[in-house]
Amino acid sequence: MLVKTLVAAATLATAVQAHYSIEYPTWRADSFEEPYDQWLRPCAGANTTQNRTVWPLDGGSIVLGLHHAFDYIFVNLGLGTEVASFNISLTPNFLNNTGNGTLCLPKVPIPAEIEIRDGQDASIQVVTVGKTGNALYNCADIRFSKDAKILTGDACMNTTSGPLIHVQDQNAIAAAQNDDDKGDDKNATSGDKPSSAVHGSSIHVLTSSIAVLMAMVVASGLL
Ligand SMILES: *[C@@H]1O[C@H](CO)[C@@H](O)[C@H](O)[C@H]1NC(C)=O
Ligand SMILES: *[C@@H]1O[C@H](CO)[C@@H](O)[C@H](O)[C@H]1NC(C)=O
Ligand SMILES: *[C@@H]1O[C@H](CO)[C@@H](O)[C@H](O)[C@H]1NC(C)=O
Ligand SMILES: *[C@@H]1O[C@H](CO)[C@@H](O)[C@H](O)[C@H]1NC(C)=O
Ligand SMILES: *[C@@H]1O[C@H](CO)[C@@H](O)[C@H](O)[C@H]1NC(C)=O
Ligand SMILES: *[C@@H]1O[C@H](CO)[C@@H](O)[C@H](O)[C@H]1NC(C)=O
Ligand SMILES: CC(=O)N[C@H]1CO[C@H](CO)[C@@H](O)[C@@H]1O
Ligand SMILES: [Cu+2]
Repeated sequence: MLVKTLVAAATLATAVQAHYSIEYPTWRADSFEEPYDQWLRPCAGANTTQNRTVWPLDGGSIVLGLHHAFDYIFVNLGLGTEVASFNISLTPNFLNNTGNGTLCLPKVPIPAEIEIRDGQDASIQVVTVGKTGNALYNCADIRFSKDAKILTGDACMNTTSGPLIHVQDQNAIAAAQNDDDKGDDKNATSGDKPSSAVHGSSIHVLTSSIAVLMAMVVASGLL
């Protein structure tokens, strides 16, 4: 009995330390709980909900609860009530997070070329890629509204001790991808294509593993 309790406690501790939550907009489901699984793309096994958070037409706030010491963060958008493809990247410069705690991005803008209607349904996908190249997924359902506001004040605070977010140049990823097209992403499926946004001529080569780089390319708005 004691052993069982200890195992349960250890499992819980691991689960709490690992992974991340979307605190805002309201996520589809608490994916720390069964039957959800953040390893599952595109949305941790959570179906579309009716619980839509209203979001401003030109972009809104995202609050994440981060528990890893380090991960890359991507935010993607899919338009429609039942999103099949999260093919709009909201993080052209992905985020390199090197801290845990609460991260509030006050306003994640919608790309200018994307036309948003008042009342339009959409879903947001957040992808984090860890140091081994494995990706974690969570989604939130939203409705664009001209009356919606971004979060301010206490509703949008970063943990003071971190996370320390570094915005990276995505050209570096493309360069690394060109360096090794043989890179084998175990987590990619045949439907995934490199984003047209991931084109660049940077000659910088990153020290990260190809698995991580490939996962990052896949995560950047094309899932
Ligand atoms: C819908 O969202 C609200 C606000 O975050 C939350 O309190 C509520 O539990 C959610 N309802 C369902 C069915 O998930
Ligand atoms: C999601 O929807 C499918 C199809 O309706 C259903 O089989 C599945 O159980 C649902 N998953 C969850 C976690 O509710
Ligand atoms: C965040 O990281 C610090 C230092 O590594 C650690 O002490 C703390 O427990 C972590 N917090 C969470 C919520 O993981
Ligand atoms: C995203 O995918 C949807 C559905 O497949 C498609 O209608 C739309 O044109 C795509 N949008 C972009 C920006 O690629
Ligand atoms: C992101 O930050 C980590 C920790 O500082 C670093 O090791 C890694 O190289 C950075 N990634 C990129 C692409 O710069
Ligand atoms: C939280 O940190 C990120 C990354 O540095 C920054 O973009 C954002 O504006 C910060 N949020 C607040 C509320 O200051
Ligand atoms: C969803 C999925 O296939 N996740 C796998 C990603 O790759 C790592 C290792 O390469 C596996 O451990 C995960 O199960
Ligand atoms: Cu984790």
